[in-house]
Amino acid sequence: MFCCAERETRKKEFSFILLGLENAGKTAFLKRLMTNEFEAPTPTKGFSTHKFTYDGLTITLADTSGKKERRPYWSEYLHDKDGLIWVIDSSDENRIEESQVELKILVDEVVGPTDLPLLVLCNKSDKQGLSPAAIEARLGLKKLKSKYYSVQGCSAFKGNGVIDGFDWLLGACQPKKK
Ligand SMILES: Nc1nc2c(ncn2[C@@H]2O[C@H](COP(=O)(O)OP(=O)(O)OP(=O)(O)O)[C@@H](O)[C@H]2O)c(=O)[nH]1
Ligand SMILES: [Mg+2]
Repeated sequence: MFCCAERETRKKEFSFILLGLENAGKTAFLKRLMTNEFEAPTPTKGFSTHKFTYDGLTITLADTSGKKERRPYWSEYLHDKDGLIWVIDSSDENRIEESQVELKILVDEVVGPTDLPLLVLCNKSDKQGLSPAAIEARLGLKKLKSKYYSVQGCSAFKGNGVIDGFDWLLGACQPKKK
């Protein structure tokens, strides 16, 4: 519950970015969040932004290509973002290390020490794969310079975990109550 003054000054618009290796499910997550439906996506070309209303808030969500040749451009899209969403294909254990390397470069070298919230989505939980706890350990999240993160299992295909993860991110962007 917020008092009138708090309600009026609370931020109403948020801007986030979806990052992670190609095929992780970034676009599928975006579509599930916006429409509550699963639509088999085609690989994202470059970068696109999507604006929608969520829980009375205006959200701008940037979707990026996770292809290796596009990753050097990620840093250009981070400007003015309220938080990062890192998507993992939890059914693809062979690519966890590649994801760990890219996330470390992004957080430790590009973003740097910050309290910018980081939501790690362990997507494709409808398939057999690594648990969120195992992914947290394999990504070395506790050793990253940014300590403000949450790990969420989800399935863009089935829909579970999508809202829980996004609600954590929004909560992490709100001013903390004294
Ligand atoms: N089983 C299952 N498949 C999924 C899920 N999410 C995405 N997929 C599939 O995974 C593939 C990649 O999904 P995308 O959303 O295009 O992945 P992306 O991270 O946006 O990939 P790029 O745009 O190439 O960077 C597609 O074939 C999706 O249908 C999921 O939760 N479960
Ligand atoms: Mg995509």
